[in-house]
Amino acid sequence: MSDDHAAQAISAYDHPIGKLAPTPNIDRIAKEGALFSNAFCTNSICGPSRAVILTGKHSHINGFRQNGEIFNGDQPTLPKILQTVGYQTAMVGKWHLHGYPQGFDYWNIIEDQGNYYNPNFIKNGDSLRIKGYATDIITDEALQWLQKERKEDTPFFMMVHHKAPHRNWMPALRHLNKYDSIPFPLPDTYFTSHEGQQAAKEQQQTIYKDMYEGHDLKMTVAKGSTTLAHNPWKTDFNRMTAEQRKIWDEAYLPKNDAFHTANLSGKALAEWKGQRYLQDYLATIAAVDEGVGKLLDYLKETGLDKNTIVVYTSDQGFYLGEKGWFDKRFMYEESLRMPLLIKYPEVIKPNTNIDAMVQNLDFAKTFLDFAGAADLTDEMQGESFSGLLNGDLKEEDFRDIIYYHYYDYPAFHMVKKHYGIRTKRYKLIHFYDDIDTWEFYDLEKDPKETENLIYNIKYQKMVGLMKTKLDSVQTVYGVTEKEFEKAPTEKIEKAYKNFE
Ligand code: SGN
Ligand code: CA
Repeated sequence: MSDDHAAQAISAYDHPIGKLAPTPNIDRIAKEGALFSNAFCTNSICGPSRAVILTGKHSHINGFRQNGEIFNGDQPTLPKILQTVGYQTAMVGKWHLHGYPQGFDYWNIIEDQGNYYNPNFIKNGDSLRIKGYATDIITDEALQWLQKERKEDTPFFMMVHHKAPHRNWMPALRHLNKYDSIPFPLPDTYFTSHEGQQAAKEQQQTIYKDMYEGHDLKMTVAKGSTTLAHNPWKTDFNRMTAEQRKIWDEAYLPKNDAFHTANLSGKALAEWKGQRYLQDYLATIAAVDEGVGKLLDYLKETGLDKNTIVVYTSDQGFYLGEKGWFDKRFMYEESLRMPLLIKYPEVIKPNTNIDAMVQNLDFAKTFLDFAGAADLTDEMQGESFSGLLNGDLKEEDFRDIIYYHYYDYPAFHMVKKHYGIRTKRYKLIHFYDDIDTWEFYDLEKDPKETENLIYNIKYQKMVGLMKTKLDSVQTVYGVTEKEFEKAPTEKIEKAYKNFE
């Protein structure tokens, strides 16, 4: 799993951006197995998505609704159940659930959000700074475990969780200039004004308004200078060694100088920022893809590939300039959709495409099903999609509706609390807290969700039907009044100022 990896940035998904920044190793998983085009998260934010994956339960049931909370590790989880049926378990990389992992025979996690360069890891409670590039360290750690700790005669389960391509998108030294000469297509919604979408108007995750010019875009104060422009956290760059920083500066100086010479403003400046963002974001993925390749090669060399299930996903989707944005959080398509590629040669035919609506909520149940432990998953809320993979189940016999609920407000990027449902064709969202607005989309006619049809006369019957469906889905999943609590007004006002 990676952190914030948009499906648009994986070449197997055939998106205009991903095609220009190929991910041949990740794509191998789809070529040898299955690609899911409609995999969705239940709550598009890091910690909560990870908690859903571990427990197979919605946020309001597993108790981890927003980043910064502490995951109750005493509850039953995927790795714990696997241990009881004889699996050796390991967890390497980003955890972000605070508290220490439970259910793993071995774990070595990145501290908090982690840093790209010389990050701190926590192993058995001890924090240690490891020199190097986070993605490479995580790949090496995973390989080491497979080579040295894995027991030959025991089935194993390993979670390899990259920090990349999370903000602030710092590529490996070998990739600093990888995409400098590639013009990426900016989405046609890049300059939208979000008509009929109040929550979207009030967010703070617009590339050309909210990105920090130094920290995020690696822009410098003046021509000839390597001093970064606005760089409020500092830690990401301060952690670099002098040697690393020198290579970095040499790579960025000419392109930053060219920017100063061009003297851009207005729309051209906003477009330049979009390009710089995409170049860096995609360059951090290059190391992830190489790491995936190394793991796949190892499995192949050892013959483990024959009966090992390999899954590639991300904790949620991400905006690559759609609606003008970066980050995630919204129930709109780009952040709701997770990339999901799975190979399992004994069961899945090569080049399988799955359109059914699966969710991270289903992962635990599905993997436990494959591990012969389906009888231990009764409490989970997901559905096993193993039948979609082995051909036993048709898309129309799988779920036809998904539930989503986002709580992290007021917080970074100021995305209002909201919940909703999506069917294959329609989406209904209710934004609440300091607003009370409904949105409705016909995804077949408007896949980019530009027109909120909630008051459109032609759709009133369908809106009513979707509202009824929403009520019943909430009842099925045990959503109670408690989930709609509002934040104090002063807290919201303060946050708007803080995050500016
Ligand atoms: C950090 C980022 C935010 C991001 C959150 C959550 N800011 O706070 O942009 O939304 O993490 O990300 S940063 O300047 O510190 O990078 S999550 O993936 O962990 O949910
Ligand atoms: Ca994330």
